[in-house]
Amino acid sequence: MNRANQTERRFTAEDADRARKEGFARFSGWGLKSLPAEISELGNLDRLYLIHNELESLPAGIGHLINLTELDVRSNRLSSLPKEIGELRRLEELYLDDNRLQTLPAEIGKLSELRELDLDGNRLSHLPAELFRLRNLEQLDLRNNRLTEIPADICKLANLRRLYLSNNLITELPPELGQLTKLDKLELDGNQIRELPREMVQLLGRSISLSVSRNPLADPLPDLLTRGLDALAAYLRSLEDAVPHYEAKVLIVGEGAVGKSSLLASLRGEPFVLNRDTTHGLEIHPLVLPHPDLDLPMTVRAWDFGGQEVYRITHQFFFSRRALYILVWNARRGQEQGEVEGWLGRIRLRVGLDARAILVSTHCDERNPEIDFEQLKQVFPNMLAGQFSVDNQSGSGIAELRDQIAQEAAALPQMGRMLSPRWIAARDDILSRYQSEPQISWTDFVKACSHQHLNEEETTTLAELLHDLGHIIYYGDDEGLKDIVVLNPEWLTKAIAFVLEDPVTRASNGVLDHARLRLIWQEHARGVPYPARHHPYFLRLMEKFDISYRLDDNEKKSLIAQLVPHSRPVLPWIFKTPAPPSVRIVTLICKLQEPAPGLIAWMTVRHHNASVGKHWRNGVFLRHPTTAYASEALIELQQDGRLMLQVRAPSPDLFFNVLRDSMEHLLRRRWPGLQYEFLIPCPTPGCGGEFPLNGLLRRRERGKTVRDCLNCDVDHDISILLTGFTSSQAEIRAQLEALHDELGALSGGIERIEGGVKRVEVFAAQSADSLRRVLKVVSTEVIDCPRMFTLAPPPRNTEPLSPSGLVRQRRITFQLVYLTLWCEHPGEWHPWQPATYELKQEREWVARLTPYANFVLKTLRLVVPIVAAVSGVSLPKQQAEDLSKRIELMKVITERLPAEVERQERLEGTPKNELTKAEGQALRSLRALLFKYDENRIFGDLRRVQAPSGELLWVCPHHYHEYDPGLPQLPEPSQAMPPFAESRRALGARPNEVPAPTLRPAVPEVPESQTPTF
Ligand SMILES: Nc1nc2c(ncn2[C@@H]2O[C@H](COP(=O)(O)OP(=O)(O)OP(=O)(O)O)[C@@H](O)[C@H]2O)c(=O)[nH]1
Ligand SMILES: [Mg+2]
Ligand SMILES: [Zn+2]
Ligand SMILES: [Zn+2]
Repeated sequence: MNRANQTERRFTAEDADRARKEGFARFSGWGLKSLPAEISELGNLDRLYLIHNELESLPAGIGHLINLTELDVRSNRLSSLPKEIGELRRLEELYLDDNRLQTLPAEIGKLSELRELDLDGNRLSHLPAELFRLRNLEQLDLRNNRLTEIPADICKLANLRRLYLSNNLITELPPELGQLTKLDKLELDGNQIRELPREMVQLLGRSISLSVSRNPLADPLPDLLTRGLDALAAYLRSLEDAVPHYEAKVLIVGEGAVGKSSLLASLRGEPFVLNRDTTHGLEIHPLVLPHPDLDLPMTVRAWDFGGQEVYRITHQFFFSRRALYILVWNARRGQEQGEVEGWLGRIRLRVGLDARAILVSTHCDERNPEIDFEQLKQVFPNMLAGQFSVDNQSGSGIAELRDQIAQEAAALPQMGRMLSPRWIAARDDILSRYQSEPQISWTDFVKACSHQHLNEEETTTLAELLHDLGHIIYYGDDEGLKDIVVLNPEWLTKAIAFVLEDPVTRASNGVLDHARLRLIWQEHARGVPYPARHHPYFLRLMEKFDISYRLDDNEKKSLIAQLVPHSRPVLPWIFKTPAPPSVRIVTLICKLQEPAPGLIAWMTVRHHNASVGKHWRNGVFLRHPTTAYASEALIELQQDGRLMLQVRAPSPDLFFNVLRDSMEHLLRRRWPGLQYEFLIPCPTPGCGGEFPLNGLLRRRERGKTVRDCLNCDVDHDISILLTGFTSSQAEIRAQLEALHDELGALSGGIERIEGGVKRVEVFAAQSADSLRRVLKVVSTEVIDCPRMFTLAPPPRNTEPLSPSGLVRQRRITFQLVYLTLWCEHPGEWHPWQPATYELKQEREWVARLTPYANFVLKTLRLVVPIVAAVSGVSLPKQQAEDLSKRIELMKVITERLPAEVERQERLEGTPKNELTKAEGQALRSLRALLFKYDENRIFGDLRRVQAPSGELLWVCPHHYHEYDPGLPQLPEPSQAMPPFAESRRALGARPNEVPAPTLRPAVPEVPESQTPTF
């Protein structure tokens, strides 16, 4: 709507009459520049809507409308409010979003009945003290303003339920926030917040929904937040006895024998050693430096890496984010520009653009370093933190370098972090064992923690934190791995390297016979035997790292994806093969700025459930496991290093979206510094031109419909180019409705689909795509409990649930309602009876769920007939009927619920790819209700898993196995093996006994995310 063209509409006597009669007046989009004087005479008005006008102020006369309960002046040009606004004593809702308000009058404090105050999108930089008198306020929306602080008085708003503060300039939160005991939604995204006050723990104990993205949060808050609010609560609680910790992590990297270990010795004030031994793997030593500004010492844990080629690839997996890197090179060797650049590149790829590195050249008493520092600075902007020349023998240059390290370390985000001394002691105790014990049991880990008085919650959080920081490997929620804590990641990566090296496995194109594992890990691992009891763990860990998966063959074999053959097998089709008219094609090119070694192998492992046995070094051909979708995909790395993805199906969107999300998820997590761009190939036959995806999306947003190809000069319809991206752009509720209509149009309903109607593939895949989108949308609000459910009344006597019987009952009393959670396993969604809750006397609770229940209903009524139709024989008729009956019952119930008016949506249209405010609120009520009825959060054994494309889902025990197959059963040895002394020997092995594994790219990523030292 173009507002400039609007002419102001006149307010007539008839308008006034009608308003008087109806009790409300709506002048939305009238182009009003000022409020007609007559309005102030409408003293009986209950509601006044002035949305989308050009009002620059409200007249003092507004104060006469003393009966107003709702005033909506959104999207105007108000720069202030008259003090008479304070006269509106009955006002309950006041909407002032999208204006130009810089201040609020003190009189706002008189609106004692106000429940909702929305000020989203104004220019407020402070709030009047009087605002905090509004005791009845339940919602305060201050998004998109210029607030720099939240006054402590916020705690006086004792009835506040929802507080929106996103996109302001807030740096600190008052501890008093913790006193808002009714708060169930707190939005803080896009501010300048570094710390969260400990008192917030009082909010987290309940089922609050908290979002704090896009803030410069100090460590370890970002990691804790990705783990969940329980982890955050455990940490905040532990801060009770916390003291600041001045610690940081420094990584010393560079080629072999350039003087890394000697440099660390010099920095530590140790004597120079001529002909020092080479470093095997890595060593960690503390370095104590004075804080440059504060009068106290900092402890820098220096990781000294062995520089030999063979270690290089494994070591990249230990590169931490936001740590300091010291890149060492030897001046005596002459021009080393390329080498230094190579190292900087590797650091950036793995760590991201915020990496910091100091360049240090050794042997400088013998020769001056030659390096073009200025040129490096251009290639790696913001990354270089200085260049130093030292000599480890004479000690020259060391003092200056030490000062610079102190400067940089002091600036690291983890410096001065508040930590409980108990956590530190437990951590130090556990980590100090890594030299003698490469792994410990979870029981031992717990013991060490309880020794330091950490409770259960704290212990779990500490373990997760140490895993996220790359100090240990621990998968507490994996059935097979939850009992083992790996303290020495290098011990594990070497074991994996032996498998990758195994000539027999290589010769058999990556098929690993489990019977070989004993040979590989014991007899062939010269000097480093790994006890047999660890073997199943290793194999399971390899699966966690996306290195291998078990082949169906009785699970006696695994496929090592990075060892598959180089040559492409014969495929049903390739990129250029023409397709029959009933099949749609979607193609995407991912242009990688640098190679991402391992990407194809990872994709092959992640999507092994779609495998048809056609994989090669540079690609994989997949078929969606749900046959009804008839979806096939080809992923291939081209000669020029670009990755092509093509999906062919009657409705390709679902599989395409899954694979694209999966690819992006992998790239972002494993190579955060990697730049890439998505391109769409020109559809003109033989053209070869390409369109950047982002450009097309932007163009379409500007209302353009065509784009010409620079190569073939043909105009293309943008919406056709974007096929495959369109569904993810459409408004989700509209998509659900359209599909529902389509379903209705299939005459004879879904039963006919079984008769082989062509539409079934299209419809099935589209519904599945919608449900996936729904879950993505829902996941932005809630991930810590199942989100799909149905409601049912109690069965009457012995009579089974029947919708018609229910309709006959004139009124549903809501004395007793059953809520059943659903398993979210894609394609096979189903109710999970053990997760059924008997809600007694909860009419009000159930009513609160209405907006979300309607949304869920819209979704489930699509997928239920599909589940019944596509699972065919696998789903007995009776169960299929039970599914539809549940939907019918849910429909009857939600229709009887008091429909809360969704005014916001009614007026402005629904938001596209997010929940409406009402739906979000209702979803949070569901969560709160579940947590109330299920204090231990068992959910009938529904468990959370991560789908291959990254999203979190809740699945039943039957489907859980597909995500977490547990430990593999390895073949028993033909004769008993002699017991091995614990792998102590493995680590204490003499350097020359350690076989140097030559690792290929894409060895395991050890920590899933790389963050600084803890
Ligand atoms: N003259 C001189 N010799 C040095 C200097 N730095 C190191 N060395 C010698 O160079 C050799 C290699 O030094 P190291 O510190 O072991 O090198 P490194 O980089 O740790 O080697 P790896 O652990 O194998 O990667 C040793 O024999 C040192 O004594 C220096 O600045 N000047
Ligand atoms: Mg060394
Ligand atoms: Zn073209
Ligand atoms: Zn299930």
